[in-house]
Amino acid sequence: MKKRTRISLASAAALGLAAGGLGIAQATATTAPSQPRAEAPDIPVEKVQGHLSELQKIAEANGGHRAHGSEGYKASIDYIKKELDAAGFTTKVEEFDGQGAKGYNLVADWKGGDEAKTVMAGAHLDSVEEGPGINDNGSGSATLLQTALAVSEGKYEPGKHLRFAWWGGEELGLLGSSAYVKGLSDDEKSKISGYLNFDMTGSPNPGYFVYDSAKEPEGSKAIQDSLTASLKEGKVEAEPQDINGRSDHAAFSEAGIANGGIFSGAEETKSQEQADKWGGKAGEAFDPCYHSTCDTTENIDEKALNTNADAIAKSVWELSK
Ligand code: DPN
Ligand code: ZN
Repeated sequence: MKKRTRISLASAAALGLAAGGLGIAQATATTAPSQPRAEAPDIPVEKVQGHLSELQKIAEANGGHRAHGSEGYKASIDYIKKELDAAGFTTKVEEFDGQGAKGYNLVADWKGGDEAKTVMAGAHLDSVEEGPGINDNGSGSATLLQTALAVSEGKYEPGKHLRFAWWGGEELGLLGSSAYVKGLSDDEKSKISGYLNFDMTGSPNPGYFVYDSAKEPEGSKAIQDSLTASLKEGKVEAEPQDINGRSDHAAFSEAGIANGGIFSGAEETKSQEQADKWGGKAGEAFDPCYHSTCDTTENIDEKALNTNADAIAKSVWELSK
């Protein structure tokens, strides 16, 4: 008897999805009042730009930067947290000791999904002291925030559990992400099925790089492939790049956790071949304002920001299905 019930429930659900308008579909609708979105939405780039303007204002009000240990950093955390709380996330500010100053990570969980298969996506929220850090890494932080808000707006019901994180102290040596990973038990680590990192996604002379999984833990190739395919849907041919220890994915990598990410380039020079492929200026840095005063809201290529945001949302959805 029990078994029969289960079968009919399963077929009802299948029918509900496949054939709208049937009585069965209505029954499905009663259990899930407004229809959850199964596909990633197009991320409105003006919303991402709006968050970047807020981060710029925060820097201006706090001595021109948002560095670890500063008021500007704490204000950045408060801004992101408020947006997530209003959208229904369970947020936690986790403190760590970072070279004598108090550091903060912000961790936001979306209810539901299998916690034994948690997909994490993170971005560092601190800037260097030289400037407001809008491309590095307001871009990744704002994109991740808008992706999380899209999860809420779309009432997404992922099969896996989704957790977003904003890291402190990255610019001083991955302090926040390392503290977070260090604080996890082996059991907790084993429940993270993958970590996606977004550090610089709107470089003014953009490159389109996906972290190379070749030397990364098992499972990283699937993340690389997903991000590459998502960018391809945005009509961009990405290149794999070995990011080594240069951003927060490294803390996860060291713990044996599958990882990957998107990067639009920093101080390195764009080649002629890359300029032919992606546009922009050969012989110039992907981000000439990297780690400097001019890393402001002017230091963003909106098309790159937009293309990367859509790809990021697509892969976050797909990898957490
Ligand atoms: N987070 C920056 C750095 O550590 O220098 C820039 C960067 C991000 C470099 C991603 C490589 C990859
Ligand atoms: Zn960075």
